[in-house]
Amino acid sequence: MGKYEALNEKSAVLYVRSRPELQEIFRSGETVLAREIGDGNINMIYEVYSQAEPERSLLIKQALPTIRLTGWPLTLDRMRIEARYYAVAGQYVPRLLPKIYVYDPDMALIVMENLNRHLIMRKGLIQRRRYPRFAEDMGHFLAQVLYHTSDLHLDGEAKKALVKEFINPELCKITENLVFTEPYIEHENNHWNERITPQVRALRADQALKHQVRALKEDFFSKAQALIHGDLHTGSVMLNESDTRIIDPEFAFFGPAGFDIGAVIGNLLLSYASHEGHTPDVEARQDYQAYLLDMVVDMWENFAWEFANLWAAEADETMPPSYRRAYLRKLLQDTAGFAGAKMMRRIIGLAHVIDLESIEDEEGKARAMSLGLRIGQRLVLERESIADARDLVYIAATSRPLYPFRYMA
Ligand code: SR1
Ligand code: MG
Repeated sequence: MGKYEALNEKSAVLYVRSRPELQEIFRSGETVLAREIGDGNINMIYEVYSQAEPERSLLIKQALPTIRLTGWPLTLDRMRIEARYYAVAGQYVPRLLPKIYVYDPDMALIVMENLNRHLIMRKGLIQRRRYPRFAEDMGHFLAQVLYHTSDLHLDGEAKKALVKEFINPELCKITENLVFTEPYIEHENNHWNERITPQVRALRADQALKHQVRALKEDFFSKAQALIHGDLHTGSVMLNESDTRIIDPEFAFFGPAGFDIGAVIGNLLLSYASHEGHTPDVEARQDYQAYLLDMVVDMWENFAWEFANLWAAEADETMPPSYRRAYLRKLLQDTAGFAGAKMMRRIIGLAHVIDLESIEDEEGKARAMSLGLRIGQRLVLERESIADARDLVYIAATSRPLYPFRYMA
């Protein structure tokens, strides 16, 4: 067993130089530099690059024993989970994941491809960029990983052996608390824009909403349906017009499949809401918002089509088409519920998103946050009425910001 040591910009270079697997990337004798570039909530990211040709580079992602954002202690085992998820998902969707050069369990780090021609999706959506590959790529990714790691494909023993490998209690606990508990109680971790306080109070008093959020939490605790990424927001997608990659699977475990699909959709809808503030020009705003809703529908339809085909090819007589259709309909309703819960936590709980926080106009920001909260609340409350993806986006399209409040105390 080697010794764990937190890297710095100097030791990151020495580390890369010491690994035989990385000798082909940098020439002996050339100057190699490193800089810490992480802007996520949890880990350290070092970009290591050739001084002469900075494009020739790689990334080191290292887990510290504490969370970057909060300083809370957190298991280093998260890097094992991340490496294992890349290995399992990589059997089905290698082109949608970054290349992994090294997993070092002693140092709790991964050395991987530097996706420097890609942008974090959240940032691209703020700029109203369009991603023609995304709906198809993400639908394919979700169908392949969720189907092949579920009991629909795996036999019971193989599935349970995998479930065991992905027991991830500390990271699940973060989600249990931050997504399903704290936003609905008084808690020191919560904060929100004070302009929307009346809406937050009304949300907290909504017993039907709390009932549904608790039901979603129960599923998160107990429904080991498939291997899920566990944190599949638009900060976990790096892409450009022709290529899509999924990153950061350290929250992975066997959970409800709708949690991953809902995370993607909830974050696309947070972007939808953010343009209430980012894009004052009505035509430009409506045009981009319609684009985002189409993206949600396309992604779900691509996912559902591929998932259904994978299943149809393997289904036995105990799984008639009516059962398979009912399964997908329930999955869409779970997806809507998780999407809504994920939206609300990013507005009133811990760890907000730049889509909303970066809005410069304070009134526009409050309207966007109010809209996001309203869409989230309705997705959770109305999910059982959803029969297809058009019903889901209809909820967003017919929601309006409640701010400025005319009818609330
Ligand atoms: C304290 S960690 C906050 C959040 O960052 C991650 O991206 C997860 O979403 C987690 O809830
Ligand atoms: Mg993450």
